[in-house]
Order: sequence, then C-alpha cells, then structure tokens
Amino acid sequence: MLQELAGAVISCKRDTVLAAVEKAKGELEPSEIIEKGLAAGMNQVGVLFERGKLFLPHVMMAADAMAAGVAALKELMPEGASSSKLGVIVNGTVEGDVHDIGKSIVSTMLQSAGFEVYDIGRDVPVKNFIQKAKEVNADMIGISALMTTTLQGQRDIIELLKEEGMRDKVKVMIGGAPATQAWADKIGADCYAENASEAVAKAKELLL
Ligand code: B12
Repeated sequence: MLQELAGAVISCKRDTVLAAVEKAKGELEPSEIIEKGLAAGMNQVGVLFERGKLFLPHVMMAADAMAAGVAALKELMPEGASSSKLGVIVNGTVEGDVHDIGKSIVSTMLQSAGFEVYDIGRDVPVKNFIQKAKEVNADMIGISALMTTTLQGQRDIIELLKEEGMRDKVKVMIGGAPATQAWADKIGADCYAENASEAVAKAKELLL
C-alpha cells in the first residue's frame, strides 16, 4: 500500500495519487499515508530529478499531485481541540524559496495535534515572520528552507527576533531537507526536526 502511494507520486499523475489515497484511507492513518507513502514518493522524485531521469515539469506535476493527495486527507485529520490549544505556532518558508509541500505537511500535523497554527506561506520575507509572531502572540516560529542558498534565512529570522527583544519569548524550530541539528545549534535555533511527526514531538517537548 505504501509503495503504491509512493509509486503514484512518482507517476506524476494527480488521478493516480487520488485513487491510491482513496484506497489507503480505510487502512492507514493519514499521517502514515502522507509521510511513509506520498512524501517517500516525492523524495524519490527528487532523486530521479537529480539523476536527470525526470525534468522540472514532472517535478511540478508530482508536487501538484502530492498536494492534492494531502488535501484529500485533511478532512480526516482532527482539527485539534479548540478549547485547549497546546500553543501558538507561526510556520512558513523563508524568502526566496517556493518549496512548501513539506512545510504545509508540518502545519497540518501540528494543527491536528492541537496547536494553533498560522501558516504564512512560502517565499516569506524575514520581517513578516516577526510581524505575524507579534500579532498572534506566538509561542514558536517554524521555519522551512529547502535550498542550501535559502538556509541563511533561518539565521536571519533568529537574528531579527533578538534585535526585537523577542528571542526569550519565542521558540524557534527549523526544518527542510538541507537543515540539520548541527545547523540548528550553529544559528541558535531551539530545535531541528527531520519530519512532521518529529516536529510535533519536539514542539510538545518545548511548549508543554
Ligand atoms: C518538489 C520540488 C520542487 C517544486 C516545489 C513545489 C512546491 N509547491 O513545494 C518546484 C518544481 C516548484 C521546485 C522548484 C525549484 N527547485 Co525544487 N525540489 C523539489 C523536490 C523534488 C522535492 C521537495 C519536496 O517537496 N519533498 C517532499 C517533502 C514532503 O519533503 P520536505 O520538503 O523535505 O519536508 C519534510 C522535512 O524536510 C520536514 N520539514 C520541511 N519543512 C519544515 C519546517 C519545519 C519547521 C520543520 C520542523 C520540518 C520541516 O518535514 C517535512 C515532512 O516530512 C526537491 C528534492 C529533494 N530531495 O528535496 C527539489 C529541490 C529542493 N529543488 C531544488 C531546486 C534547485 C529548485 C529550483 C531552483 C529549480 C530550478 N532550477 O528552477 C526551483 C526553486 C525556485 C525557488 N526560488 O524556490 C534543489 C535544491 C538544491 C539545493 N541544495 O539548494 C532540490 C534539492 C533538487 C535538486 N537536487 O536539485 N522544486
């Protein structure tokens, strides 16, 4: 079943992904379908792209198909108990970076775990992270970067938080394929998470 889901993303066909998700719905947890099935397929698309076996239009189609698959699962994921929010999190992808599939999965899973999540999108200027955090009185900022060239944006957001005197009040969680624990330590982030389930576990650790 997981292989079928991954294979559907690699096929780059929206209908194939939706059919595979429909089939898997009754048997697997939505988080498992997303992380172990669809995301695994997307990672494979990345490998095939790097090897020159797939081209950018394929990657865009696969990304679109995967997003449709995730959207079809959203209704199955609990919204989180609205009366007892675990904490407020602003989550976005840094400026100059349009990759948002992984970031959106992280937002969805944090939300369904009971956090109040403000997903501010992709290609987001540094100052917008800070503005939104102030506006909603955030406990944590999540920052995604998918390219080595945009990783610096994570450091810039932490630096601006310090300048604004907000660093003690707001935790910072970073993620995205090129991010690592060593990078998180270097830039002074509170934590790094490799995937959405780990992001939920670490957010709970830091905020509860
Ligand atoms: C899909 C994709 C695209 C799609 C994006 C569509 C979209 N809406 O997101 C499109 C086709 C638009 C695209 C464009 C480009 N891409 Co691209 N893309 C990818 C690809 C194949 C997959 C990324 C993905 O969605 N993975 C699946 C998700 C589920 O995984 P994920 O993002 O890693 O997220 C998980 C974790 O990282 C983590 N996580 C993610 N965010 C966060 C945030 C927090 C807070 C936490 C805690 C955790 C967390 O949890 C997620 C869920 O488990 C990668 C290859 C790869 N191996 O990553 C290349 C890749 C990232 N792209 C790359 C490049 C170069 C580009 C382009 C410049 C291509 C071009 N030549 O034009 C442009 C970028 C334009 C720009 N300015 O941003 C390079 C980056 C190279 C580098 N090291 O810097 C990669 C690595 C491919 C490659 N090897 O060349 N791309």
